[in-house]
Amino acid sequence: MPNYLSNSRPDFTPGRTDCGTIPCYQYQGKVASELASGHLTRTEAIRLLEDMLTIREFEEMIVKLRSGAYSPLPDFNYRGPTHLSIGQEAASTGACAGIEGNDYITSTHRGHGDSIAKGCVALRAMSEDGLRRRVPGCRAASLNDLLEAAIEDHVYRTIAELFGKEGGYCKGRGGGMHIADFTLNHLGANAIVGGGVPIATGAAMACRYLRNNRVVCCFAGDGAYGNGVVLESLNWAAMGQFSNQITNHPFGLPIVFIILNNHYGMTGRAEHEVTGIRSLARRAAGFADNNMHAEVVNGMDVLASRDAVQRAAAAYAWRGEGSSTNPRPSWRRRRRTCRSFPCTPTGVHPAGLVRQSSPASSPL
Ligand SMILES: Cc1ncc(C[n+]2csc(CCOP(=O)(O)OP(=O)(O)O)c2C)c(N)n1
Ligand SMILES: [Mg+2]
Repeated sequence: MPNYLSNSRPDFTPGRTDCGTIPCYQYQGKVASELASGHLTRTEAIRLLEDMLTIREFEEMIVKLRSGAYSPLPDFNYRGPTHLSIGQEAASTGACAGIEGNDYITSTHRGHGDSIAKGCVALRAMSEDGLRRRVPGCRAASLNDLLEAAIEDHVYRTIAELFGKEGGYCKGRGGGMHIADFTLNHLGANAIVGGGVPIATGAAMACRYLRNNRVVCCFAGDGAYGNGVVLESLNWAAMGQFSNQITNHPFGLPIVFIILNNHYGMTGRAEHEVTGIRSLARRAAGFADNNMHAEVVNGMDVLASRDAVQRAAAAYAWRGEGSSTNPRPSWRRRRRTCRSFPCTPTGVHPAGLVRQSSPASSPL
């Protein structure tokens, strides 16, 4: 098989281009049905709730702080803007629960929730030694207590970052919009709208090259999907040459693009106001004949979010064939996938509306 296609000719046969269909809101699961089917354990269900509540409490704390509910300490120093993700907890938590602890994420300027969720999932997957290294002073006797201490430390480092403290994830130099922890495979929040998307695509390129059996989960907002670099990244990720006959090792980029669609990009409504489409999932139709396996999922439903990302991460899994002369590790084959998660409008609508339809107040 040649590794180029220079002998192909244009095909002028009359016909139509089929853009296919994109499934929307197909998930019908509930806690009871997920438990009964074994797709969810009781422990996992409790962890989903805990993570969403941790994010919510964290951000409610910021609201109180900013509105003067606490008496400030003498060295109080909280600089710069803070972007809350109240209402989006289910999307962050569900998506992070759908990947494995050592998979990667990139996040947005509204990234506290993604960061907290990713950290909790990664810490739960960490070895005892790894946990002890993260909290060296901890005297916890049981693994469970050690894990609790590591999660507490994770939340503490996030808060410390907001306050510009050395103990913060980026030594207080970045603030809320730049939280990253490479040791937990969180590749970073990003103040540049859409800025995480090319980073995630590059990380997925590296995973493909290294065949390290990992997947990248790329969070970005609806507004970001009008940004040129995001569209370039989609085009890059969907290139046919990664998985067709041109390559010796057909292996699509292991990336899941998640559009956290809270319906607004600062001032404009994405759907049919500042874009010409009613569903942002249609973005994917422009980049791959298979619509990048796009689907629309209710981002207010933590189980639906988890299910979608789990399927996206695992659907293309296969075991590489090993042989004595050419041993290869087993590796999963995954492809770029695009998910649109409509979430509650955040920071746009009155808090009352956010609370009424909040995933964390009626989470499961
Ligand atoms: C490249 C770039 N352009 C503009 C901005 C200013 N900006 C900050 S937040 C925002 C809206 C982003 O909308 P979306 O991606 O939907 O995220 P949301 O805020 O809704 O979570 C904009 C335009 C920016 N930070 N970066
Ligand atoms: Mg938005």
